[in-house]
Amino acid sequence: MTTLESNITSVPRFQAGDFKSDLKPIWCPGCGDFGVVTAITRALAAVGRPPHEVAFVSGIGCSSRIPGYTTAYGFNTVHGRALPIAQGIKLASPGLLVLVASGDGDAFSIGGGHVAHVIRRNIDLTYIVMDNQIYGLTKGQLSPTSPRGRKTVTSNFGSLEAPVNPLLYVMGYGASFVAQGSPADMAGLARIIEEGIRFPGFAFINVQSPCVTYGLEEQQLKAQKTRLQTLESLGHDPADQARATELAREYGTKLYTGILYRNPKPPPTYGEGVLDRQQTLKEQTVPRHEILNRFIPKA
Ligand SMILES: Cc1ncc(C[n+]2csc(CCOP(=O)(O)OP(=O)(O)O)c2C)c(N)n1
Ligand code: SF4
Ligand SMILES: [Mg+2]
Repeated sequence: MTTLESNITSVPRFQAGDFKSDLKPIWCPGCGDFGVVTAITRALAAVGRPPHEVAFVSGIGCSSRIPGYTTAYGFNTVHGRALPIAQGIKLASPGLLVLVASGDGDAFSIGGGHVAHVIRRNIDLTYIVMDNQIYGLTKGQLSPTSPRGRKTVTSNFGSLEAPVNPLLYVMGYGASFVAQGSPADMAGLARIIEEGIRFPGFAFINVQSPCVTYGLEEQQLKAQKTRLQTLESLGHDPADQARATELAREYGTKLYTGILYRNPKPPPTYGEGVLDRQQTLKEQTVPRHEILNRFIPKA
């Protein structure tokens, strides 16, 4: 029987369009980041928190323009510093849903040192990295995820460096939610982002978002569509950490999408730890004069 109440609850409160701002993106036509912002707004609509309860933080890069194209609170910060600022926001306002956007350079070059610390603190953020394997904004230099041998304006004869593997990087530090998506599979990407947002703790999502201007041919959406393999179709169990690590090693050769690892028993978040500590301190309240006495040297 359909009741009025069930009718009301079945109507989605928000549409993806409610999370899209009036600002017109200035990305190159065809840039993969267009698809990423669409997937993010769909995921936010599915989660159903209103835009004023969402904060979206980014660093600097083409990809870091994303917060401005949403109706969430936005902070386009400093190159490589999106994570520390997002952590501060989450700790100051735990009720906010905090998303973070970076490029591969923002996340794993200048900002690489912050990744370990947000993971070990397990701060409840959703970190979306648009991995185009190039510095897009600054016109096509090598990035930390550029493949060995890649020729760019700064590597005329080809890169001599092995790329960072973002999936292994975060798994190495113990991330509890690790996924990869692509705008070549929009519905899949929106679902992954939604799951990342719903995950209680730090969630990392690597997005194979191609740069149409400086990116390689094999990264473009058309080529990705022929290579893409969903982890679901492989029968992968996201709780299987050992298998997830094996699959993560294939970054750069295979293009897996879906949830690679989801810790079935995630550790407490930093926010939960703070609440616990506050409770303990409340229970152990020591009278003020006793604390002062501890610091007064005995005659
Ligand atoms: C401290 C600092 N160093 C360097 C820069 C120059 N810079 C701006 S964006 C960027 C890299 C952009 O690449 P990525 O993070 O991969 O983002 P994309 O543009 O590819 O999305 C660099 C080196 C800067 N803005 N600030
Ligand atoms: S330079 Fe590349 S990453 Fe930047 S907007 Fe253009 S296509 Fe996108
Ligand atoms: Mg990049």
